[in-house]
Amino acid sequence: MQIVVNTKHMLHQSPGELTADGYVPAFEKPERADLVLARANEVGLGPVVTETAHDLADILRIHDCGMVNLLQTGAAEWAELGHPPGAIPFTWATRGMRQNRVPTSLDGRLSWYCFDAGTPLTPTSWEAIKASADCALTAADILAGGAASAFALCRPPGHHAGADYYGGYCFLNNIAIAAQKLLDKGAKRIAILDVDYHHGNGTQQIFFDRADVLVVNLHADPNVEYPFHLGYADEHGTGAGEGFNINYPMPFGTPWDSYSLALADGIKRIAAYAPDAVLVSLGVDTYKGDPISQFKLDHPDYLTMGEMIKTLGLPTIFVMEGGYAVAEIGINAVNVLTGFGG
Ligand code: Q9C
Ligand code: ZN
Repeated sequence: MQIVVNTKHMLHQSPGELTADGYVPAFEKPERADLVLARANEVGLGPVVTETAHDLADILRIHDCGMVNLLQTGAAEWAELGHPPGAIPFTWATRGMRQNRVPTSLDGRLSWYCFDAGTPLTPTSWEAIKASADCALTAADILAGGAASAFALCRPPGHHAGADYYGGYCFLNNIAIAAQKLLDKGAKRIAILDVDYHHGNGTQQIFFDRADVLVVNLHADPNVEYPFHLGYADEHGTGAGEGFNINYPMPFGTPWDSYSLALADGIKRIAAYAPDAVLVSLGVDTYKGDPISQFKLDHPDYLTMGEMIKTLGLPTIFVMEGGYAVAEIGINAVNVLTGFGG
């Protein structure tokens, strides 16, 4: 399958991350994408193509223009104030506070649009963020052109970004932007299968009231894991979208034996929906050695995962999301693609 790379991904580099153990080097780092590409080339997965620049309009089909504006200009405003790189909020609007007044100040806009403290914007981040969305859009074009599959090696990732908020190392929801592109090009129904360890809260929110995108999410129980406030099994969609959102929250320590049962069920639901294409949010932070995650999948399980997705027999795009065991990220991600085959 064709591999679409983001030639500008290294322009986004988080200066570090605040954790319970102090301020540590960021988990979401450029080597991740480089190592996945190296592994793909090592096994001869397929031809590598670079991202093609698309109009901002494709991004604005999904995202709020005030948020996109902050992503474009926030880091420069932050620098003008004399701060070192890494613009983040420190305060959030909680229950009882205003939800209908977007501040104009930089700190106020960061607070409004960004939902965590781990997703810093640097002066060159926007170039990488835009090119990551372009990477997913290019994969959508490849699929619309008749290919059976494509791999969008997106970085930064996207599934935590909602229509008008970002966070969780994600700025733009790459897979949602690609899904919308396929619909705009004539697809009637798209299924998104999110196998990242964390719930894809942004993807769920974007499509929650829509029946043209079925969202199936397998992830750690939000009662105990990030993003905490979305991803429970009783979130089925709303209005026209009722029944078109399916969550499989699972406990810490989940091994392949039980994970694969949820995956098989999710795949069955996707088959029943009979979509024109399947888009997979491919996070491999379900790996047993992931430094920030608590599932127990191992290398061969990713091969089986790819084989299971292949049984759908549908045009498929894999979109890179999380995975922080950097030394193993290439093996795990490429195993899914190898298991899937063409
Ligand atoms: N100290 C994705 O996998 N919080 N995002 C981690 C670790 C954020 C993960 C806390 C996790 C976001 C795309
Ligand atoms: Zn994740």
